[in-house]
Amino acid sequence: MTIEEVKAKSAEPKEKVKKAAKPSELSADAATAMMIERSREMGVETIFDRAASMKPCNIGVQGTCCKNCSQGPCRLPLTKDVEQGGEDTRKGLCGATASTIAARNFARMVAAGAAAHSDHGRGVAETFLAAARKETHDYKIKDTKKLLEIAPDFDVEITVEGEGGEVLQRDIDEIAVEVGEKALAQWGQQEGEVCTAKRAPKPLYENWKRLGVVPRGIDREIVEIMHRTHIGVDQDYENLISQSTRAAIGDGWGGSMIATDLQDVLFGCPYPVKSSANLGVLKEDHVNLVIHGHEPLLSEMIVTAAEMPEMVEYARQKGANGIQLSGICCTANEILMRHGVPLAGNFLQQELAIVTGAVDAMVVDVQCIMENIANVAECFHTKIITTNPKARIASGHTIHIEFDEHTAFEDAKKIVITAIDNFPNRNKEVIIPKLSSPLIAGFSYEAINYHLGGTFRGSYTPLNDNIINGRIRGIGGVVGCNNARTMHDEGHLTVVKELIKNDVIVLTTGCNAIACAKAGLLTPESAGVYCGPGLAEVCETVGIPPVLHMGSCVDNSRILMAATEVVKAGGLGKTIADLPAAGSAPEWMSEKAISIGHYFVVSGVYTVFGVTLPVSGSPVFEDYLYNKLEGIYGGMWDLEADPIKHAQKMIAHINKKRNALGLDKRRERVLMDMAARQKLEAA
Ligand code: BF8
Repeated sequence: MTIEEVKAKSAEPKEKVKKAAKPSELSADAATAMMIERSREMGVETIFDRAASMKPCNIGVQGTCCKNCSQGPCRLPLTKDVEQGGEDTRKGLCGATASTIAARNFARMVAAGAAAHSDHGRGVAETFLAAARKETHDYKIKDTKKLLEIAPDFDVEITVEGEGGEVLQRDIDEIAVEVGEKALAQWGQQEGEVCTAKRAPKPLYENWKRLGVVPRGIDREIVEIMHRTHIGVDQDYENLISQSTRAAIGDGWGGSMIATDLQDVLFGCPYPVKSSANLGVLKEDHVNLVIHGHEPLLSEMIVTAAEMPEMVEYARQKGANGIQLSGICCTANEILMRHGVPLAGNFLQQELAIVTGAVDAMVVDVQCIMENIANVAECFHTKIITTNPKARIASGHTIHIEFDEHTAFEDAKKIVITAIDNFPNRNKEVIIPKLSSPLIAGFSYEAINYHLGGTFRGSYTPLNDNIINGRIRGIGGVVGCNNARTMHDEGHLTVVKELIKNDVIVLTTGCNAIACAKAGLLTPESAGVYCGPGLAEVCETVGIPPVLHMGSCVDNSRILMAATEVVKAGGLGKTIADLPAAGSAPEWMSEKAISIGHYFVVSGVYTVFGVTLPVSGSPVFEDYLYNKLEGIYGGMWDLEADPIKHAQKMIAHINKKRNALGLDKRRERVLMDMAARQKLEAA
């Protein structure tokens, strides 16, 4: 089926989905539109159909429905009078105001999001420690350079004194065990401070200290949110947001940051890698094993298992020409960043990958896995394999192969064999959209350092120079999910294109990164097509894309570290709030996105969300988030559903910061091209 045929067919929706929009109106991605059409032809229901038939609750969407006790739910919709500035007398049974209810709900979203990221980090820390103690042979300490870099942040000595008083490097295994123990202790710590919070620029950290929001322990702050939001506890929206801040810092500068660090030490710090993206990466004549979820502990093992010659041979015996691995959601980003495994798609494409009829197994771990994949898989031969005891699926027929770090490689082999064994069972016509785009990913903040400066003079100074001289207007962090209440990928792509057109370099993670990849924005060549002249010149000279893929959602911590490096490089102020930078999540939907948004805001970043934010039912609380927080943390929330206006608001903020820094006058510096840098390295 060609795209033209899809569009023509879409003009006559079938009776069953008459109310639903045409596929071409549901996604900016042609491969997705094709597969929505295919699912409708086959009568396979997907999230796109359910979004058309079920409207969101119009009180929940305002954030003013309280169901924290059994006397409710108490629903406090915004009244015309309050909207127009009249007195707000709305109260729940206990007397909770709309502001209290909206703030409690917001705080609980932060708690859930921080818990998801941080529990991921805890799992990584446990496996890291098992590897360091040699309790598992499947994982090894790979990146000793990064281990030595992070150890001092955990107060771990990396040198010892020799007999003659000389300074010697301490045994790597000893360092790794101590880092693992100290890292794991950050979760259960009851007093003191999460040690990685100190990585923030000094004025930012000092402000947090002054405000009393440096997290004491990662878990403690999450538990305290749940306590404070129980009926009859914290009934002051400002106080609730202070605790949300503690928990969110414990996520971004704690749980997520430690997860990223330890994953890099275990699996290697990412450096630029080529690959491709979209459903077209599936191969009709191969065993297709799609890895979906978030934790690289499992996917790293599957990558190794699938590359074993005996596995490839076994696949041949079953009639396939090989094994094609691909990823969905943040697992996709993790294995792309380190191994170049292609991206099959982002959040809203998970059901559609199965609709191709080519997926022999989809293996899932935790987070962003839609229960309905099990129902869709029932219509095909696809096996859904759950692997984590925390995340099982009751719908449909799924297989559970429990993943344990002590038997990780054996578990991974079982999963690969299950996929291979299922290849001969394909029972429907295979239709794979012939659409995929090339990409370059792998821009850890260390890789950006290298690309901009070279090994011997790695530095963010060239980036700062180009911001100061005006070639680059500023930095946009654009991240986050897909959301079935808005056109798939459209918000992501419009915001990003508008930013780079205006010379704003974009750092991306999560499902935004996948949207950009599919649209070809992760290639150096795209700079000449989409960028303003200044950014295009920098990308061409340095050989980087205008949109830098920094990893999964947990890797938003890399963006915090990149911002910190920019501050350190000098010339752009003393803290993150001074930078000409802004954040965005155009199609957010998960609670993790709220935790991420909040840690960016309290780190000093103006952060705009798209679609909707469940705070509109309380104008007082909304005003606190959108306006008052700036005076406390330097950053603030905003909402803008129109993607062009959304990007323009970010650009206006970047301009405001440029003016405050006195950067209106263009200053020239000479750009170093690749040849010049190599010459310098060789010298
Ligand atoms: O953690 S961007 S839909 S996949 S929550 Fe989920 Fe959102 Fe995608 Fe990754 Ni992040």
